[in-house]
Amino acid sequence: MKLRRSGPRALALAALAGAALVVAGTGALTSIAAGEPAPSGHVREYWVAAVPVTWNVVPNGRNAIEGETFTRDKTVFKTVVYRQYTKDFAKQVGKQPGNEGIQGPLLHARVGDTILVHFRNLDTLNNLPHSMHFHGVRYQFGSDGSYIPGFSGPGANVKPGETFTYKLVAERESAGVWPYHDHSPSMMPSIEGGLYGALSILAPNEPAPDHEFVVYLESHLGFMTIDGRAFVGNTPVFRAKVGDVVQWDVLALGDDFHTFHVHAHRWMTADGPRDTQVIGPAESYKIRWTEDTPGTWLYHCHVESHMMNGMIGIYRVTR
Ligand SMILES: [Cu+2]
Repeated sequence: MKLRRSGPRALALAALAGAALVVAGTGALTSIAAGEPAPSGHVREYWVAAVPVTWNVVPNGRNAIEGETFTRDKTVFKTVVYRQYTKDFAKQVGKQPGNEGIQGPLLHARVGDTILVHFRNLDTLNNLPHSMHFHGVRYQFGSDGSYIPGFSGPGANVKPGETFTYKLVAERESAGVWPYHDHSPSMMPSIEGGLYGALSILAPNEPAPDHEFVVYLESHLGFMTIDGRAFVGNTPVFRAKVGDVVQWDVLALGDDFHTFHVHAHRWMTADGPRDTQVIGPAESYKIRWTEDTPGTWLYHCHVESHMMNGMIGIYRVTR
């Protein structure tokens, strides 16, 4: 059954038939089972380092919609970001399709998995301590990655040149999309500099989508950014074909609330069908639909000053 665009009732019926699915990363839970075991026994291992990069927020130097231009000194900065490596940090891995941008690797797991994230601090730019703090998963105190003077261990304050392994468990209530970010003593400037990423966890029998698009809403250098870029032509162009199952991983960090909007599409939430959904700092949700609407569409934050300051991009659907 196709997801019709003819009204909320048809859309709700389509949703019941399974054509549209939304799973909020921040679902209402009354309690989390303590000490829930890892039923799959599967271990996923990732190698992630904090590395210096030179980042351009507006590579083409233009706000194409309003005809404004920017010189490089307003759009380029040196910073430190998370990047994925092969086993034992042998070689840096390129960004996955759908997750291009300033954010770190899109880490995948399934409920029941144990996730080992080996983190190395290669910050030779600012020589600051860093860490990785993960939302949405179970871990012991040593893997929290959050600096508390007098309490936290080495995982909360990984010095340049050092390595730490975080051990995480994807529980039943971990299904969804979650942020991870620096929570070391340098977290404020580090998150502003791009030290954040997404963790995507499938439910036990949930199929992977055909495309997974990471939309990270933040601000850098005074621009409102999606995946560290501002304005159409710089922000990611996401692509799908009619019939594809697409998943949008929407996350936010920083000081602002946003309203994520996709043109010509709707999705189901607990409150009914939506085409715009609010998101605040460190919140996250995933949206899925089976694509049936070809065209070139805008996706953007609908806080209008954010949109006009860069938080807007293009989604292309072909037949
Ligand atoms: Cu916004």
